[in-house]
Amino acid sequence: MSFEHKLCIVWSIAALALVGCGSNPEPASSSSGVCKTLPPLELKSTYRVGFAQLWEDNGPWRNANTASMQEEAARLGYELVFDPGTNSDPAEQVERMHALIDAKVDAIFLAPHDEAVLAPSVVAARKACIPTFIVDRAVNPAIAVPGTDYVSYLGSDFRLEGEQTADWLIAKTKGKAQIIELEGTVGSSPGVARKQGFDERIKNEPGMKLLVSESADFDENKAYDATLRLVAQYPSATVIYSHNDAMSFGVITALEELGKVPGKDILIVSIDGTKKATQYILDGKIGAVTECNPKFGPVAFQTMLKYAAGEEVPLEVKNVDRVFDLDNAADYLPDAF
Ligand code: GYE
Repeated sequence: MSFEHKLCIVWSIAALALVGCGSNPEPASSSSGVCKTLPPLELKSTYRVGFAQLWEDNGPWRNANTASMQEEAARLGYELVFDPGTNSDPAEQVERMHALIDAKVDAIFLAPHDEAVLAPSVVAARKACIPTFIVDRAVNPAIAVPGTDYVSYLGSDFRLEGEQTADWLIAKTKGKAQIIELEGTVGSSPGVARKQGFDERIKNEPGMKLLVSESADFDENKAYDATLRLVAQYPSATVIYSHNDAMSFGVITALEELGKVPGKDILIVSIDGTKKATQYILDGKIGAVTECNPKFGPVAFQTMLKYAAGEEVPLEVKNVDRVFDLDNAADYLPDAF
């Protein structure tokens, strides 16, 4: 399959050079020290790895994701160079990427806040001969080319998550719903694709009506404010589709303040799979949560080591996500994050 592009790495032991098989036979590194294609990663007993995590205000998903990366680095005895950042401006994350390039780390894991804004920094890392692995959110492939500018993307299929959520909702409501949608961060791949997947599925269902769709930035407080406003503006709403659990918590607080019973007056569907949201399913406040697994640490470092060993690494390593509702939430609860 075309996305299963083979990296086809051949190590020349003497010269430690990387030869890309396929359309680009140029050497990875020119005499000026600028890499023209994927830089190799030396096999070593330990590594200094940069982690450019995107900044979010204490989101439970983000915290679980950071912890998983830190735990796996510690388990392997590697140094994780990690500056958590200070604000949600993607330009600030670009600066942190450049700081990692200047620090000459062995490899970089990047979770890009914005698909387009972070992409040139991936190209800059490749030119500086640092292999980059994209985790969680995607970068714009027209700017940062998979297999050329970065090694691999590891994360969920966000479009599928939107589809799974819509399918559950269509079945539950027998195809009749008046929906308010709270989108994730504008320009983020989960924000874009969770909407696309959901829209795609409901478009042929005449009884599924999207009343309004706006971003609340994956943020609990912003979702709280938006819910107070939108429920007043759209009194016919029967469903709120929230692109992540943190926003669903804001939705629940707002609905309860408005004297509405979440799960009865308005059905909530969410994405992530936090412990709190899973408990809310059991309490009847949330109808269903589509999983988005944040525990990337093991697969991220395994992929990096495969690459260092010269093994084939797929261009995409996708997590398999489940849907939780009253049928299986209790079983999942002990594993939830
Ligand atoms: O769903 C959300 C977080 O990028 C998949 O970011 C991630 C999303 C996750 O804020 O809770």
